Amino acid sequence: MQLNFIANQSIASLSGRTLPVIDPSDGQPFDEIPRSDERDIDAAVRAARACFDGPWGKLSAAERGRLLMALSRKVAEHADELAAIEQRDCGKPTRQAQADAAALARYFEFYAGACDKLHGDTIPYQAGYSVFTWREPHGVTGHVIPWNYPMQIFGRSVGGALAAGNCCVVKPAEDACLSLIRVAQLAAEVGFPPGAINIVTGYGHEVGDALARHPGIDHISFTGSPKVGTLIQQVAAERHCPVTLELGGKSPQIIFADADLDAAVPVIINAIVQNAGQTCSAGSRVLIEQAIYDPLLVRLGEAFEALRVGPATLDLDVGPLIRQSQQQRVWDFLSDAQSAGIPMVAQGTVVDEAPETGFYQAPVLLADVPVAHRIAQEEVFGPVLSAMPFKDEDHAVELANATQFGLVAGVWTGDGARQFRMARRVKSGQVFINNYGAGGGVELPFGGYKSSGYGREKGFEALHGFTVLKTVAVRHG
Ligand code: TXE
Repeated sequence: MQLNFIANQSIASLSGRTLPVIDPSDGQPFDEIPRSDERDIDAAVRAARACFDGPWGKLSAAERGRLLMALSRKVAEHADELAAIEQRDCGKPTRQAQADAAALARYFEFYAGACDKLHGDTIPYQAGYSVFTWREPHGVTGHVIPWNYPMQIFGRSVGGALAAGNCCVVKPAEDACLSLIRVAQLAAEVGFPPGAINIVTGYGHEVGDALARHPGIDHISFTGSPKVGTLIQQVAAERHCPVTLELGGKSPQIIFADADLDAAVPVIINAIVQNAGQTCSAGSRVLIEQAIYDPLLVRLGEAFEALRVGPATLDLDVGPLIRQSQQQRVWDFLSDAQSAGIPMVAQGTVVDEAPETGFYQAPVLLADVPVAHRIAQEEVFGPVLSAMPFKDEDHAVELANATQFGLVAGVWTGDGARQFRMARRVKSGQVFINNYGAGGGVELPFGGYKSSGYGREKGFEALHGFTVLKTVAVRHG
């Protein structure tokens, strides 16, 4: 039985109600989390405020950095434990769960080093004045975390907020709380004062909504669906609370005929099957120059046929989806594609060891997908890759930009001038040339154009979002 973590204490929800924790690999419950409500959120916000006004606010930037570095080391020491927790809770293959734990340690390491490098400017002004800026923390920040990468998204969001001097109230997704409760406990063990990091679990429409509405929350970071992002933005707008939103994507990988296909093919595959396609930056569309469309589809098809799907601990290419409703969502998209006559070129195999009660989906490669079809427009959040041909560079740009999203794009070409042109013309928050994702890129600012959201997380840039800029003008004598 899991508990909330408020002011460094493990406590049940005030109502005493709980929710089951389901293992996606077999669909069976194995633990319980508190089903909290607005009273638990209120307790957490009060604890965070007391910490911000008290011990946390008194720390120097360097002291905050030392605590974050100690937490990074602690997470690294407990990486196997955290990965095992995440694996069971989220159905992640072993390598993915371990990569997530390593990324969490790296986020804390990066933000530990950033604490005492965040400073304002001096501004030349009229004679007789000294003008400068301070970057001050918001105060208490709220973090609504999704279930696809709990540890990584906690690292980038909470790590940045703490580095900037805030105290945090975190609402993990109801499907994926366990690793974050453990990380908060580890933070207390290395000396984070009570209230610096608080975890309150429960349903989004109950505790997530209460968090977004709470007047004591000074900034909200949300990663999740566009629908809930809109709700949070509306709620926050009522009291002019700043938000950072990361709402997913429909990211293209654009393959020109002069691309190094030996390098591109494994990256294209990984970008859509990693974490069973439940990745905000999944490369879910592959746009292929007409001259190589057919042969590249054959190569991709062969690679898809070789993919194996099964229980998380078997550490195959793909694990289960998070829950039955996500599986149903993927089936609905595929059934719509089939009704529209979209050809399925290839699919992977669900292994015999996979229990029927688990939430499995074989990776699917679709060809000739019309740009207007919903499977080319909406986030499937499953291992489904939509291929479409393009005639020339202009057409590639048109297709790449033809969705409501703009999170990430990959461009594969040997032509240096075209690399720069494409990077300019594609509307997405990150553009990768002859790679995709730059291996995780904790240091690289991340966020969207259009409905992919706004504000930036990751990298040093995130610290600007977690602070308020104050200008001070001093007139001498
Ligand atoms: O998301 P939700 P769901 C996308 C992806 C997926 C779809 C639906 O396409 O298929 O969203 O997933 C909390 N007030 N992404 O339904 O509901 C919820 O408890 C405040 C993309 O799981 O948006 C969880 O903590 N919070 C994505 C978080 O919001 C609320 C990651 C995300 O859940 C709330 C996840 C409310 N009213 C899904 N309702 C990405 N960008 O990586 C829910 N929540």
